[in-house]
Amino acid sequence: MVTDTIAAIATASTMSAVSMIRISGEDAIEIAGKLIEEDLQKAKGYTIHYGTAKENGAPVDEVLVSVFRAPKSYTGENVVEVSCHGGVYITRRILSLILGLGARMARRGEFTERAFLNGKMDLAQAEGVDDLIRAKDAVNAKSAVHSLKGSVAKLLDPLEEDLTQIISNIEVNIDYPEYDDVHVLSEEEVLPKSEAWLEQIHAIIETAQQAVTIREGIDTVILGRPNVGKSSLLNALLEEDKAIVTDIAGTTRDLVEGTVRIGGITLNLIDTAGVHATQDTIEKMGIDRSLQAMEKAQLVIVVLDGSEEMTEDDQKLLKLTENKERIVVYNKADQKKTGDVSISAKNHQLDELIAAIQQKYEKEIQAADTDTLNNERQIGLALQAEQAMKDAVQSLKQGVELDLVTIDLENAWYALREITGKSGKEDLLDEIFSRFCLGK
Ligand SMILES: Nc1nc2c(ncn2[C@@H]2O[C@H](COP(=O)(O)OP(=O)(O)OP(=O)(O)O)[C@@H](O)[C@H]2O)c(=O)[nH]1
Ligand SMILES: [Mg+2]
Repeated sequence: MVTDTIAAIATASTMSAVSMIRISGEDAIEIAGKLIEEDLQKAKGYTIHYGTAKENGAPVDEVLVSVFRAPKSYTGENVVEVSCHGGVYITRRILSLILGLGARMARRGEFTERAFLNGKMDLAQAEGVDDLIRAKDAVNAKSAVHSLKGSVAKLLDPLEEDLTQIISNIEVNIDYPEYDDVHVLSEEEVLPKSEAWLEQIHAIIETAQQAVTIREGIDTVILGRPNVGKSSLLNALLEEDKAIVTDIAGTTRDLVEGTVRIGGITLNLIDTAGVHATQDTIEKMGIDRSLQAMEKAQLVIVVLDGSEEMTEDDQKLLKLTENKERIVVYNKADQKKTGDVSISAKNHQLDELIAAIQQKYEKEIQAADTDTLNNERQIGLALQAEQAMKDAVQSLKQGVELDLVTIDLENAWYALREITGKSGKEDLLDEIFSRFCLGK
């Protein structure tokens, strides 16, 4: 495939020690050669050349030119990486020289797009590149690296293989009923195979969704009557004096938010106004917000004051949160240790709460550590594949003709392959016919 040659600054546009400009395409090496006035046409791949970038014979900067020859490069094309001194001005100047020598300014993501188009990586891997660049923490970075290494393809290959097998057998049976070599798949055989397949994709989706929960964080609301230590708990979890703490009941009026990563989980925390019966208008408004936040939360931490007897307000809150995912904690354990999950927010003693959270999300934490699908697009397509297979299974159970069932099976196949960016009807036919030497 002949493409034009593209170039872009690959490093951040700030002051730094070194910057890098990437060039990719047919003429990348020739252009770099002209830049440093050296003949690079014979330069081997994986070699570095020192030179001076010149403009009309006048030196602009000393540079290092790394040569990658197609197909052994990031994009699969000829690639040159020009490293220069890191000033914003110098880097842009060199880029403009390169553009002047015949390269075109690359669009966003065009290098990775070319890598995908040239078969250097599948779609899930390409997404991994983006996810890795955007990763804000170790867990996100880890999952991005997993997908970069092709873990999604590895995960789905066996499923695709099984499905192709099922479809090919049915197709061959329909088209060539007289063909003996092909094992005849009766409906009784297709059904269990399809059901087993369904179970597998279901497990993958479940793990992927659990992993997403962990990566994106659990929306957690800290709820309790006034003065039990909710804001103290938020501050202790965040290790920061974010919310105001006083011994006056009704200190917090608004929602106070913060994100923390503990024990392998991200919590998107909201501290709320103490909930109790009150005539104070402003306080009432705060309490309304507390209750709304509670409704939306994925997890509620109900804080009780363990040093005191339970009050009517406490009872009401326990009743109110009965059907939510929740953890009830007894605070002020430094004064008196009462319940199951005892903490002292004031003294930053939160071990029992952290253990309780980890226990609650044990499966999810584990899922975040396994190779799985990595984003909503991938999960969405997997759900489509699952639905198509569910339809197929239902049709099989109702004794619908096999050639009609194939339509659902094919839909499952397409959805599955789209996850890694493979698609096309011809592909399926190729797959089927490459398996069977029918001689027709
Ligand atoms: N002894 C002890 N006191 C605590 C502990 N946690 C909080 N307190 C005290 O309890 C009082 C209330 O704490 P806050 O964190 O403001 O309580 P809150 O639940 O946010 O109160 P409102 O915002 O009014 O609803 C403060 O005087 C804290 O110092 C604890 O673990 N032990
Ligand atoms: Mg408070």
